[in-house]
Amino acid sequence: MPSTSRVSLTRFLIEEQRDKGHINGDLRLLIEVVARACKRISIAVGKGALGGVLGSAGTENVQGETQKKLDVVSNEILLEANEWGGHLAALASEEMDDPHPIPHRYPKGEYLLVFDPLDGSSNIDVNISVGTIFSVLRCPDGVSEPDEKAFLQPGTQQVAAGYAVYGSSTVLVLTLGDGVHTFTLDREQGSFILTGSNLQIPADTGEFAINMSNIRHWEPPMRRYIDELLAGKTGPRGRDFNMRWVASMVADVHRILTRGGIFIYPRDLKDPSKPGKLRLMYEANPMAMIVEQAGGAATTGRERILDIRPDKLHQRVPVFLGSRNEVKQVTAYHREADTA
Ligand code: P6P
Repeated sequence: MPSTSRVSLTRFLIEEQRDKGHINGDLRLLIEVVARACKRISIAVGKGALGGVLGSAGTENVQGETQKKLDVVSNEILLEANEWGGHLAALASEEMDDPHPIPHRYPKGEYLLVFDPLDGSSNIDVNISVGTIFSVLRCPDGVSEPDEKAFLQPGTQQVAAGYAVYGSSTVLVLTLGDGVHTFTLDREQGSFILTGSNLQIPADTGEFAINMSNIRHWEPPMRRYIDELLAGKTGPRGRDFNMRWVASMVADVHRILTRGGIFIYPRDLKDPSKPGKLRLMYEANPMAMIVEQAGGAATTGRERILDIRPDKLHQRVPVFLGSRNEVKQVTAYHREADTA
């Protein structure tokens, strides 16, 4: 592509602000700062064993999960990058129990940033794609010291959402509420370049993504749905399905955004106290906004993810997202089972 037609992330954001009025200066700065932090994370991830940051950090996060060194490094990169710019009122992360306040020496802004600094980090040591997921909310009016309560807003309140996938290339996927756009990192220039606009997820698909090892813990409607997919041509669906599971949500969602599919992490009865594995505020909500903006659907199997009124910063939800006709089908089975 001739260099004159290359649109950088900076130019895209300036045109969104100037020509469409979709964003203001603070949100433009926020997205640029997050993108720059993702560039630094991409470099750290890309060093692999040479960077001395593989393996466990020897600590646990609020989820009780062993933190990888790169989890901690990525979290620090995002905190340091966002503290001083004056665009945020506070930050929250999968890796921190409570929201992180903006130090008093810096000005505060109107936005809240919540993120999973390195999703899928269990894959780092085996060189499988990982990513950063982020969600942007407005700080409620009149809240000068945002605590957990300020973050507890339904996903429909997000003003922006995105992820960076650190794979064979580093791709930033972004929605500002007006379509989904992708930017590929030009490592030589250090810029994110627009490589995809207004992505659309096909309404139908032949590919599903789920961790089948949990099958014995699933609810009946979940079993019914997967059994039909596995029956393929011989069953009620009349066609065969393929399965993929990277066990890195960013990688699985990126494939679905690119070619369709349904991603499922259902409620399982393994631990009834946990309604699912994935976290609402910084995994399900941002991915649900992206998927819906690309014409897909995202539910818990029973309700639209973006409508959920959160009651905890780190709460978990079941996740069904992707090609809307499949999400509709499996959600219908759950609702049918609930009313039977
Ligand atoms: P399982 C990674 O730990 C993660 O949070 C998501 O990125 C991924 O989709 C899921 O968990 C994988 O879970 O149980 O298959 O290892």
